[in-house]
Amino acid sequence: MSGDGVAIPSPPPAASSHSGGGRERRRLGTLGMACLVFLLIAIGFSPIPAAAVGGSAPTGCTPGWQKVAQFDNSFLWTDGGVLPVDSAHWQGFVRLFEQVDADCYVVGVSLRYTGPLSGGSLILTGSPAVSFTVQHPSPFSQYANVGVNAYGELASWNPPAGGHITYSVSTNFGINPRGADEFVINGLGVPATVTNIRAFFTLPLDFVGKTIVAQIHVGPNKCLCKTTSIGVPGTTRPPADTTPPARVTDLAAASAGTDHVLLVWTAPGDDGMSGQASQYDIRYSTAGPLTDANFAQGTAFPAPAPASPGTSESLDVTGLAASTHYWFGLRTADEVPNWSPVSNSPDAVTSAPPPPPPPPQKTWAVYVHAHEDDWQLFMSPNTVADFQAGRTLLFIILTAGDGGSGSSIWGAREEAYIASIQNIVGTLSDTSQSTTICYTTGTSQVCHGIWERDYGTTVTFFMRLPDGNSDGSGFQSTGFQSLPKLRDGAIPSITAVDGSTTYTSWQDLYLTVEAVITNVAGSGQNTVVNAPDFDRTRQSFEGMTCGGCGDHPDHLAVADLTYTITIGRGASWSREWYIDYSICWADSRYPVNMDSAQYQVKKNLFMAYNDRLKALTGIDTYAQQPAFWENCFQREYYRVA
Ligand SMILES: [Ca+2]
Repeated sequence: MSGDGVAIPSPPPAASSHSGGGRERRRLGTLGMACLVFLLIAIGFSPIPAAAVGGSAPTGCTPGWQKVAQFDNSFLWTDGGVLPVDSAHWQGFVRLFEQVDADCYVVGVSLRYTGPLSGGSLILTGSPAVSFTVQHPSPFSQYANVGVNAYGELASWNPPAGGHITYSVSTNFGINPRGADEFVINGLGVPATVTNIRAFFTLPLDFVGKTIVAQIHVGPNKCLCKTTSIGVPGTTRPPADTTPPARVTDLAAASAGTDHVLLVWTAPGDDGMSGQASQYDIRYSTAGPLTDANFAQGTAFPAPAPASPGTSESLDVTGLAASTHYWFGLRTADEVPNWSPVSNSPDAVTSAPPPPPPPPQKTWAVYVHAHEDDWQLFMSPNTVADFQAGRTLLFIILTAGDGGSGSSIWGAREEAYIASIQNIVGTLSDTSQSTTICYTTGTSQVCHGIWERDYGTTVTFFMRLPDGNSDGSGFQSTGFQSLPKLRDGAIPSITAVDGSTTYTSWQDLYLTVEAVITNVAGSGQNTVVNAPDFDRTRQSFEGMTCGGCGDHPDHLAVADLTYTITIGRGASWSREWYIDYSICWADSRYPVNMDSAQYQVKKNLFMAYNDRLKALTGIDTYAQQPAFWENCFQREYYRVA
């Protein structure tokens, strides 16, 4: 067959592969001949993973080569009797192999001429040249065009290139500028049977998704013989993303609070302003603007995922310090991640902290009564409960409780009173002074000095007015002055037993008491004024041994006075009104209502007073009528009005 001008190329460096060197371009001579074309019969496919067909990244493949298509492409060609008779009888297969990676992406394509088991066979008569090539997009029809559509590099083959006894093999490399190759078996004019023929072509990954044509021909132009169109399935790995999101240039601090700053900006995209980016890195600093150079030193703040490009984004950066200058910056990444440059770096100063809340206002409980031992008997255990609830106790004791007996008694009773206070608050600081209390009437200011005693947090005003006696007539030693007499206009004035001040009218007295409460405890409704009940019916004694007598006249005068400055004058103070001696007379309207703990609290308060008074004066008040006092200890009755 050497007469047909076939050039034998230089052999490749090894039978299994070749490098770019040593390729030769070769053309067979032109011969016009008919050929027999056999129908293509697909005889088998290996399934391609369905996920590999789509555009998204498939997963879950075993990396390696797999056969994805196989066709029997046997044919018999004879030149039709022109002597010398040439013929070629190919019995073989063409197979498509693909190499996939673990993600099922196609990373290699190989077209293989081979046999069903170990290579194809070719029976040659005469001197035909049988050529194996890969064509795209169409098979060639003129041998002169064999290289026009040829692709693929001959990667391995058998028999080896060169002369054999009855035939020769040519490996023609670089038959076009793309470097496509051709595998040719040449008849040498004697009958030849060539077996175990293999010609493996490596194809560009570009062909994934396209159709290639395996073409065997006898040339030149004797027979186009066999063309097999083969679709190349699968997906190649998308090109790597190296484009970062666009740099944000409109980051702004929209508002600042004490501990937060609201940032706004426009979302960039995955690639510049296109596609959706994957994450933000938002940071702040107190050292100055954030740049690419110092961004890593900023404090990161968690940010949501980017929205679609062009969307207005906002983020409230919280947990900041007050009155502090902050700079902010952000950068954006795609999924790779490719990071954008750091944005512009706006700044903001957080607001000053709010002023500390004012200390909780003292809530006062005011207890107004006539004598040093009244609140223990009638207004407890409410006094103790108020103290335990955090209220501050203000006591106003209007009379000296002197009983006409002078300072030896009333002085001792004030000390005994303090024993009850100690019973509530423990042993604490004890200070006393005359406090001037003033009120304004018309255009004039009226003032009185009143003895104030502060024990612990408790405040007591001892007004030391003359004891009015059990019938309100007063005592000779104090000029028969009494509160009820002053109230009723029976006396023009009343003077404290210590001579400290004189009240020139009932109004002068009640306005002074009003001023004490207002000065010390304020005028708000959180202050509760506790006083004996002004209701005569509630305070009367029903069917008692005293025969329908009423409460102590001093008590009722204090009740009237307190009524005047509260309900009577429309004060804001809350009010609670207490039943006095009726509870000690065991009036049927006021049954026992203290439990054992309350009883004990109440008794302890009074007995502290009693025992101190006994120590100072020898008077044992409790011992004089225990049952009477026990009745008191078992009851406390008051109402809100
Ligand atoms: Ca990108």
